[in-house]
Amino acid sequence: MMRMFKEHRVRHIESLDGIWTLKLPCGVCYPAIVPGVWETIPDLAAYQGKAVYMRNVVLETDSDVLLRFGGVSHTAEVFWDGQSIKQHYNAFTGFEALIKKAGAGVHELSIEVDNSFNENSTLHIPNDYYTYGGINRPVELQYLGSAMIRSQRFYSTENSDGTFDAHIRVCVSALADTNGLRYCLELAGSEKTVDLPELKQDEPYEFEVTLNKLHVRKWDVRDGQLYFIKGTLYKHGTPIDDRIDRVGFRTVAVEGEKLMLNHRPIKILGFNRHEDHGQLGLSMDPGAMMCDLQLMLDLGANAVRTCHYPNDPRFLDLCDELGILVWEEHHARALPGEILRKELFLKQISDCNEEMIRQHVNHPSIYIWGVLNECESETEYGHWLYEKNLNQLRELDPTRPVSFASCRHFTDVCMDLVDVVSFNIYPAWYVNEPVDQYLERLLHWMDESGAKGKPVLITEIGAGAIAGYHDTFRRAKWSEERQADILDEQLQAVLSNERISGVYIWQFADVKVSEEWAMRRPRTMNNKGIVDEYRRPKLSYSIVKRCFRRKT
Ligand code: ADA
Repeated sequence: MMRMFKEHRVRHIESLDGIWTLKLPCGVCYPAIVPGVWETIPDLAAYQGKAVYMRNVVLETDSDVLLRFGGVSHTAEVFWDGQSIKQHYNAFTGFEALIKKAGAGVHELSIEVDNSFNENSTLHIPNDYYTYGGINRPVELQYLGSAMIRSQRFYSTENSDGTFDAHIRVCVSALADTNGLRYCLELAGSEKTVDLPELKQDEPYEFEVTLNKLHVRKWDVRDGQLYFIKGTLYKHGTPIDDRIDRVGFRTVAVEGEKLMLNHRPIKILGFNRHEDHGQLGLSMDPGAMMCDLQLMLDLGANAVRTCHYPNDPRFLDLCDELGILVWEEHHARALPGEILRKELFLKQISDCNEEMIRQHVNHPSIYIWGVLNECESETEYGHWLYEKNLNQLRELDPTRPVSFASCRHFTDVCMDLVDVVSFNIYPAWYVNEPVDQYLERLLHWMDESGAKGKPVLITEIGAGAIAGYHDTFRRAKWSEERQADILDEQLQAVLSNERISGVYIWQFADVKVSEEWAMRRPRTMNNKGIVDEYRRPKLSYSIVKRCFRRKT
């Protein structure tokens, strides 16, 4: 399943997950699980290049069908009976391919996948995380009727009497000229019906539905109150399509230097988490995702940052249900200046912004959007680039604050652009200075340079430790003891500082990095996890638990 709930009752859906055939350019074939990454196949543990996933699809009837992909890493070309029908770039957002008038019977579906670093890839580059290869998220086939509900975008406004108004932007499109359509919407015990005009083939039709004065329970931290939007499309009284979305009612706001959730200031106690697991790689199933969230809840955390790309919608669904706040960001980590100035980059990052928001806007857990982690925010060009991306996010979703995680300490010129000022800092690890002293200096400079009057988040703080390396007396760097000491000092300084609205520890678990980073990263891993890649706690686990739980 693409989500943690059923999205359709009328539209007929078939999962295409399971074992596919994976063929290398040399002709060698392997059975490969979908969703999954080829690095779990021993021969392909470090394979970078192209490969083709193949399987047959049997259609029960002649019909228009939609192929839906949750994510393919990192470039996909989709072939149907040998015909190229769709291309997509970027492992972390989904895409669809429409096949009109597909005949009943057996069809060949193949996906050429490429995870190599090349001039056509500006977001996936050698980096401090690993670019896996494969179909990393679920795939499904949808049988379509003469018209379909493409999306139901939701936001809510709270009334002074505590009730909420729901605003749903609906998009319907016809696969052939169609009339006699009626759209019915149900939400939180309230219903509305809209008769649609005649729709022209492939011309999406958008309209807004508002439901007023809804008596609903608020979505909140550790209290994931959720409601289903059930949209049904009727043609002359017969249901021909439907769509189910899941939403929550809450208010997120920035008030002066405070981040507010449901009119209360929130303190973020969070983790940066990559989609990476020692055995499963990038393609974690909901069971493994839930294990991570249960560890975070045990640690006293209330938030997660999807460093440095949009996450699997099933993970976001779990955060919705558990009441865990999400900082979601698009796909960019410390990209070099020459890439940031490429036309191709501007297109690929803009596509990522559009897809991220269109696909994830209904998740109540997402309280803020982030862009361009640790990119060039100290230059004029950087200021233009950040403004462009932040404004695109604001246009796509004016209901949430936006920010970016900076590492341009004492040189950043982009703090005027954001709703929340966010910095990644590593005092006592990369910077040999007492944490509270460094923090004081940085906060002073920030307030002098544009942050005054805005909330501040520490979006990264942490230290490395090679799992299992102990040094009881010297407590040398890379030992678990030293990591625990540093995190203790860092968290005490940050969590006791009233100017700061919260912190995200770098990071939850150790992750693989690109080979090109090996000389900076023992084990060719980023070892700053408080658990290792198999989720075995390090000494710092109990320190973090004590610090976070003291705050909850
Ligand atoms: C940066 C970056 C992270 C990671 C971290 C580190 O702040 O955003 O992706 O590389 O540093 O481990 O140094």
